[in-house]
Amino acid sequence: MKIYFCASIRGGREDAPVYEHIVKTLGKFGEVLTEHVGDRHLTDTGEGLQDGAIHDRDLVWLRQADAVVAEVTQPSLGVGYELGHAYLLEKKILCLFRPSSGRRLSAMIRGAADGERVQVIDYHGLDDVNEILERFFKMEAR
Ligand code: 6IA
Repeated sequence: MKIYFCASIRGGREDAPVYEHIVKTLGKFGEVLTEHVGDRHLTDTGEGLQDGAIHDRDLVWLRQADAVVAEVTQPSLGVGYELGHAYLLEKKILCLFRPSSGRRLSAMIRGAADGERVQVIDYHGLDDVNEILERFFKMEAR
């Protein structure tokens, strides 16, 4: 199972510890192609590659993925772009959102959910993540 994990980078890294936890948990279910997104030491200024190379490499990985998991609490143009691609590529998608942030998720993300191929799950904290992922990947295996 190849998993493409999306989360904010230039949109803001305040939730990086959350991303790190999700990436670690995702490792139980498959190979995470985008582990660096969960690296709490990744800053929004650099990984070393040019933007064009990042874009092209990420889309290659996205095409290879069996499932896409996104943490969408922190709004990010890049994550929205990736989710749009994943949707059109008919990938299985799970979006995780924390309502306790006080934000409201974009209607274009919440409105894409169909409860099957595209799921948007509100969660409260890191303790919920494992169970949500277990349920998602059990469905994915069917
Ligand atoms: O607009 P954002 O930067 O918040 O978009 C974040 C999303 O775009 C993530 O889910 C990533 O998959 C992808 N992405 C954005 N920047 C990078 C990156 N290095 N490396 C890999 N994926 C990326 C950027 C480092 C730095 C130059 C900012």
